Amino acid sequence: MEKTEQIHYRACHLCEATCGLEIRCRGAEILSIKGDKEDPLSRGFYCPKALALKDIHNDPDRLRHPVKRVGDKWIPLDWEEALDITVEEIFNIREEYGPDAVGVYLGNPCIHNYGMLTHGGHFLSHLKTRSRFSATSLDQLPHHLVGYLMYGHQLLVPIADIDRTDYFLMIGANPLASNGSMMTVPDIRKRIRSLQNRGGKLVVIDPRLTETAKVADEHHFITPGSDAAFLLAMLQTLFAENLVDTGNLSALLDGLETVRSAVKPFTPERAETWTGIPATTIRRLARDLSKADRGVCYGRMGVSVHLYGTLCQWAVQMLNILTGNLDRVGGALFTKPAFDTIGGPRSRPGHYAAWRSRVSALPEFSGELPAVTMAEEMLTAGKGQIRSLFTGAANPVLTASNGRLLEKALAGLDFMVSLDPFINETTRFANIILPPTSPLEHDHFDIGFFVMGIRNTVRYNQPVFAKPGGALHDWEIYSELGKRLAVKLGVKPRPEMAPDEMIDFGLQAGPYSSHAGHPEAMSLAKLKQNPHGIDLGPLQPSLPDRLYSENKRINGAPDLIMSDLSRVEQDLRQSGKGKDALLLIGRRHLFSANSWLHNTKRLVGIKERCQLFMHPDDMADLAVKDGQQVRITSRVGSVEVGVKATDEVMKGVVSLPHGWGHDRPGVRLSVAACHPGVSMNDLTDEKIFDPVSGNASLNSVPVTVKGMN
Ligand SMILES: Nc1nc2c(c(=O)[nH]1)N[C@H]1C(S)=C(S)[C@@H](COP(=O)(O)OP(=O)(O)OC[C@H]3O[C@@H](n4cnc5c(=O)[nH]c(N)nc54)[C@H](O)[C@@H]3O)O[C@H]1N2
Ligand SMILES: Nc1nc2c(c(=O)[nH]1)N[C@H]1C(S)=C(S)[C@@H](COP(=O)(O)OP(=O)(O)OC[C@H]3O[C@@H](n4cnc5c(=O)[nH]c(N)nc54)[C@H](O)[C@@H]3O)O[C@H]1N2
Ligand code: SF4
Ligand SMILES: [Mo]
Repeated sequence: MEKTEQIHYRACHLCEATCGLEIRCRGAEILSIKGDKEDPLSRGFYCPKALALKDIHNDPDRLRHPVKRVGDKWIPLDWEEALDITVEEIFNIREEYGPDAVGVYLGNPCIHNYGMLTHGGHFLSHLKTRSRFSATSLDQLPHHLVGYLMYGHQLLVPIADIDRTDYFLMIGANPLASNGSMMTVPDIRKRIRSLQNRGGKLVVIDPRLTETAKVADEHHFITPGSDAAFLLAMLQTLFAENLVDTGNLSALLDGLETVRSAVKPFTPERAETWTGIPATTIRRLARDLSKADRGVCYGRMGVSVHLYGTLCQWAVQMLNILTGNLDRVGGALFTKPAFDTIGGPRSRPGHYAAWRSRVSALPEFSGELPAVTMAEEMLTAGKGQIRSLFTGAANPVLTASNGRLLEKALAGLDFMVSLDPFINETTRFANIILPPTSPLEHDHFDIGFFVMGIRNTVRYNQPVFAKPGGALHDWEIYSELGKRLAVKLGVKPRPEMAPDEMIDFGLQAGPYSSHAGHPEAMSLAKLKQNPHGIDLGPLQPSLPDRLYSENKRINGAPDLIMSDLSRVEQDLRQSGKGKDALLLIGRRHLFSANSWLHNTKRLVGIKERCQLFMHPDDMADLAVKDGQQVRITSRVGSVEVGVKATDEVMKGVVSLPHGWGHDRPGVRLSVAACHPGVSMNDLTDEKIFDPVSGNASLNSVPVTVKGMN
């Protein structure tokens, strides 16, 4: 009998844009994937990566059952055995060496898989280890630390109101390739066009003329790593030219005078030497932002993931505050999500430096230590040395600083287990791999991304396919591990409740619930009846109510940040002197998602993407030619790759994408193996980081380049 066609509505979980998709299936076959025109946020937009959902689902390399490594062979295990061995090994190491000997590393896809968020604690909380790490400290940690210091909560990150602003100052972000980050903004190209059509302006500050810079009204090259000087000079100009107007925030803001005197020495003239942006331009940009009716400054990877990540994110907040644009329509606003992880009863505002890492004494944030310390914590003998590692949805060998050092560390572990569907550059070191169901086999809810939306919306999607017999979802694996470990430890396991029940609970206690007297009367049942999602309206001013600080005030001058200004002062004095090294920055491509979408033919294509971009003048200086193989060397390692001449990168800057380097032995990714590329993180340096947060500095790595014959 011919099977009938079915249409499923489903969010794409591959990036932060979380586009609504329409997936047509017949039986187990996916016939088509396209944008859901009725999705209130993405309005039919989707990008070519969405089609990869079909490839991931059907990928023959995707593990369907647990495996155990014996020498260089992988043998299948049944679930009972795999879970039992895992818990036994971890328990034994914990007993012998203490809780901190068990490390945990969680990767980016955890945030896109809500069961991993709701149920990770079922297992991980029993470990009681301080050796916890995640991709957060390769990424957005400075945003969380600044939210915590200034507004009292790590998730209080204001969102740029792109649909209503007149002036968008974007620093170190390339949303036309990344589709937006710390800002859930599907279809940003159209939104930028609308901004321009209503007479507004987009200004991009980036060392590369990116896809986004090309559609901007203004683009200014900036020396990588010098944004602190640029941002401080912008703040200095606002004070010096009497442009400060904090509007409604005046009554809530502490520390204004401290900031005024702290930024005084950081003049645009001094910033010019380091940044390469003329002082007159910096002053004009400060005036333009302050004079715009509705303006906003937004900074992302390019300012978070370098030596001054925290300071820069603070300065971005201050620019919005001093121009009266925080908590203003068309400026930067806080969201009000239906499942409220900030205002709810289980809110976790965060904590900082409650303990420090054993070897380098870097601060924890909210229970996690910086990823840059992970390898040394495995390699340095002594009490608390990590001897066993659990990884969940992570590939740090390709994505964390100094991947080669990490490989060495992983190879020396007593036991490693990975919750992951693939045998890749990291999981090949595991003793056991526990593969979850395919993403389309479980339901979906964007706990993390509704908090970052440029509009308040909510959506829940049921699974596209039924769970195959004998398979387990990520959350079920966590539950099973947790139950077993609780028995061994003689403690109570977490209560049984499926992720969707937890969501229902949160929705019915949230700000749009009947409990809160809201006409939406939000519940899971309601979301099930509205698979396209529900629009909850544009972002609204919400201060001081939304502040989580005890005194309900904004801390404009946190001590931790004020005391970091002396470091900028020192670097400013050094700038301009001895500029031998080239500075390496990253590059995202629309068809990639960090390290894990290179095993699909339609996304790796035929054109080589893993190339070094270099300015023709720098190439002439080094006598290298377009297309030639070059060796790039940093303090920690070197790689060989083809070079492409382009004046899209500024002089003195070279750019390489991350997430490549699939030709390591033992990797079982058959398509990626044909397009291996090299890993940028064989060059990034675990000793270069933002000392305030411990966040990695993956951009602006000093390197030398040499032509090969
Ligand atoms: N296609 C695709 N989309 C993705 C991802 C992906 O891998 N591929 N990854 C997802 C993830 S995990 C994230 S966190 C987001 C990131 O989202 P974005 O931050 O928008 O992405 P990037 O492309 O890293 O943008 C950083 C920009 O900063 C610039 N830059 C580098 N160094 C400096 C500097 O010192 N100063 C300044 N001002 N700029 C600098 C770079 O040239 C680059 O254009 O993207 C997400 N979306
Ligand atoms: N040089 C440089 N390095 C960077 C960056 C950069 O810009 N430049 N960006 C950094 C950023 S922003 C980030 S977020 C990190 C990302 O770093 P990671 O999180 O380590 O990298 P991913 O490639 O996203 O890793 C994905 C892993 O999750 C698995 N996976 C995918 N979906 C699921 C799932 O549903 N369940 C489970 N259990 N596993 C799943 C995949 O098989 C893969 O092993 O990389 C960082 N590294
Ligand atoms: S933009 Fe991101 S969420 Fe939207 S379809 Fe592409 S990968 Fe998926
Ligand atoms: Mo990220």
